[in-house]
Amino acid sequence: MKGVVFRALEDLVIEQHGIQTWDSILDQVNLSDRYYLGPQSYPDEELFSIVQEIGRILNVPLPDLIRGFGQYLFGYLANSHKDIVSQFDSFEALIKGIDSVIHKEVKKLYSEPNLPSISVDFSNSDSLIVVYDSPRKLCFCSEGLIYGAAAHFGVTVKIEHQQCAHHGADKCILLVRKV
Ligand code: MNH
Repeated sequence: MKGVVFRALEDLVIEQHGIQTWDSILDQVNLSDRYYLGPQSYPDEELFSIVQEIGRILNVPLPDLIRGFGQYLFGYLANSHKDIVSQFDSFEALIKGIDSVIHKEVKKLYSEPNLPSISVDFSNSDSLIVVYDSPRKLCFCSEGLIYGAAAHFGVTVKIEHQQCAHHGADKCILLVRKV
């Protein structure tokens, strides 16, 4: 995973729990004094062990933690990539453009990024079907990113995780409904 994702997580932890908490998490997972650079890649296991440690010390189930992080991550990415996110004038347009516009731009900006495959279908006027497929199984992060995107456009959505790779499905299906 790119350093930018670790930076967002670091930001969130420091903002909500202070720098000592972040330092002690890095100590706990034997990464003391690790400094993450945005465009550089770091092992996925490193991110997962940090997330697990946060879940352990805060006593939060991992799906909830990862979903909350995803929501924060959207704001972080929207801020660090304003030119990409400002191309969209609605929530639906942005969700429709995740693969074809956003992640396509990401491939130009970062070398060899690890991105999911995301396809979007409109099921009717106020709901979308988002199909998430990635060996990293970060579907809860996707949910959070979608909630973050909704907040960015001032709309409220509900997400139903209709099928999930964590429960044996080959990919995840998220039904996103505007409320
Ligand atoms: Mn995007 C990684 C989904 C919006 C830039 N993105 C990921 C991952 C998911 C994801 C999930 C984690 C990798 C994986 O699962 O295989 N991203 C989304 C969704 C939205 C989204 C569902 C909107 C909703 N992403 C954005 C925006 C940007 C962005 C906006 C920036 C302009 N995404 C990234 C970058 C990575 C990433 C950068 C990290 C790639 C890597 O670590 O190699």
